[in-house]
Amino acid sequence: EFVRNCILKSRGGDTSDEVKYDPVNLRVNNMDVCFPHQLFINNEFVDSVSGRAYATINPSDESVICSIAKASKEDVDVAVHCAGEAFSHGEWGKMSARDRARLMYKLADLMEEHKEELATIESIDSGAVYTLALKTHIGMSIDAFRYFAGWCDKIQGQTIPISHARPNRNLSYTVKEPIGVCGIVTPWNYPLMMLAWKMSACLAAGNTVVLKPAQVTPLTALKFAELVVKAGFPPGVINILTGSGAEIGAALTGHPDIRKLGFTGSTEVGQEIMRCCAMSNLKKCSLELGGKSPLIIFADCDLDRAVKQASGAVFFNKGENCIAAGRIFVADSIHDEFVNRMIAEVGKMKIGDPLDRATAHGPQNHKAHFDKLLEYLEIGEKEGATLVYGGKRLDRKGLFLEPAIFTDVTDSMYVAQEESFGPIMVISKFDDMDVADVIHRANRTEFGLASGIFTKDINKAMHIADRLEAGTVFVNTYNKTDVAVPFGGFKQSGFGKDLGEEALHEWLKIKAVTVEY
Ligand code: TAP
Repeated sequence: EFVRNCILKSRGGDTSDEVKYDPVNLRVNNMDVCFPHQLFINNEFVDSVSGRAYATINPSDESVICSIAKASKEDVDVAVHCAGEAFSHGEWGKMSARDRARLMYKLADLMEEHKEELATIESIDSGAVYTLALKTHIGMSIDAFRYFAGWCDKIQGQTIPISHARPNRNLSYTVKEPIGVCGIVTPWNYPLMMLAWKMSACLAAGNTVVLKPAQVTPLTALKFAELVVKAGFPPGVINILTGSGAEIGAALTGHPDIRKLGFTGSTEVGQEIMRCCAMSNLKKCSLELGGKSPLIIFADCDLDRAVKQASGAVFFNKGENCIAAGRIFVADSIHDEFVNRMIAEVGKMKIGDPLDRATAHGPQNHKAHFDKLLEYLEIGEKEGATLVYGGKRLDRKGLFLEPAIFTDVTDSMYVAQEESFGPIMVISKFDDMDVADVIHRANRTEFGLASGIFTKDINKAMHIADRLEAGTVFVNTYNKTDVAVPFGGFKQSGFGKDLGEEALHEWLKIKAVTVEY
């Protein structure tokens, strides 16, 4: 009966039955929204074994949105056990790849049906501007599920000719298998999108999963969990535990029954995770970590376009963007004009209520992050960078920071080396005639997530693209990510790709079978 229902639902059958949970109901953004506030284990919403809870805060006014269950280590054990049962004995492991795809497509359709509600929830929890949340945070999450659903029935191995053991013959072939129970730990900047990028590839590969969202932005992950049940996923395939990284993140990382850990977050925590993966059971890990991406603007660029794109490269999603251009190198000869135009461009950004459709720049994600940004600005000024625009806290409720622009930044300064993860543009000059030097300066960082070049000389752009040490190079554009294109860093920005066909391999293991006949 259960199997029939799963298949029925995944094929667009009866999805009207409401998922049972204790809802948080809000009237916000001119709509009624509701979402769970408990842990999601084995398709049920439950309190933590410990009974603990914490408050999640709206950064627009620092009010409490609701109370969220705070998982404990015992909850991790239960969720991992359920994910293990679902993988080894449940319907999920027996289902054909095509039926698995149907469930994922169904889930994507439900996310689309609920996209306004999801975007509203994302906006109040993370401060994301609603219009951006609709298009990017939620829109790209839906795209990711559809893209990877399409891969489910295209995961195939090879037949490999080998030396025969004469007079017999031999054949080797490979099979790509799911890894088993996987853990995922995500950050707060794109709460649903980070979940979706990783989980869609993980599920397409046939794994089951326990995910921990960032403590400060748990809401869209829980709303997503409601849709998981509606879509007809069998119990235990997807489990979501809200709670602290040091506790729950670490318990997942160290768990002996988890065989793969996908992480997006800071380099510091990434190092700890890799250590813990090694010491527990040598589990596989992929790490999408910090960045300080260089953007090089040559004098022969289309300056109007470069100014607009560079503004987006830094201020998109309030600067809380892992591929944000952390350093902008501007050619000497156009530097002053670039800075003046940039000040005018940034001056046009409307700062305010993220739910207001005219707003371009909302509040920073949470208080601890906001305080770090103020400190970052202070360090920049102290070490001699010139703050030519913004950088002040707005005189209103909420965590609002004016976008800031630093000039006269030299390579050894803290602001030239460290990621701010906020709306702070860091501009340095370079000699347009010395391309080798600017490449050297752009690469002189331990990070290697993204990079960008603006020039009309495509020959120059191609040569520089070859030499930039970054997982992504944008030429005459920026922030142009797509679910079909692999995404992930070099050096201390981590390893293991999200998105694109490459991402699938992060969640698969390859078995070689050799036959003699
Ligand atoms: P982190 O502090 O690293 O937190 C990321 C996640 O890890 C959170 O869920 C956190 O839990 C958890 N965590 C903390 N300590 C842990 C531990 N010991 N073991 C396991 N999990 C642990 O990063 P953040 O502040 O959320 O995000 C900002 C950083 O992420 C930036 O450096 C940014 O560049 C990077 N980032 C990178 C990318 C990509 S794609 N490369 C994308 C987004 C962000 P809590 O919720 O309790 O903190």
